[in-house]
Amino acid sequence: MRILSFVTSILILSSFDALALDVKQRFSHLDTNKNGYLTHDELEPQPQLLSTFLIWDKDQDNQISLIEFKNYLTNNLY
Ligand SMILES: [Ca+2]
Ligand SMILES: [Ca+2]
Repeated sequence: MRILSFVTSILILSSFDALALDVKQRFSHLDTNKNGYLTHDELEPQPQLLSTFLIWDKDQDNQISLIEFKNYLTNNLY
């Protein structure tokens, strides 16, 4: 039984890694000027995020940071 729970935790860990990698890849793909933030212009390919921009821009700096983008993906896709 210990082996089973060990395998289960490995599976959970690796799926977290895959999620983190996926978020980073999507983020850097959208962040065309590579400044670490997504602006309205850069979010044109993501109309769903653009239309809810104010909800996800938690610190209201008019840009979506990696953490804010991750929150968005976590709430919408997973
Ligand atoms: Ca940017
Ligand atoms: Ca922000």
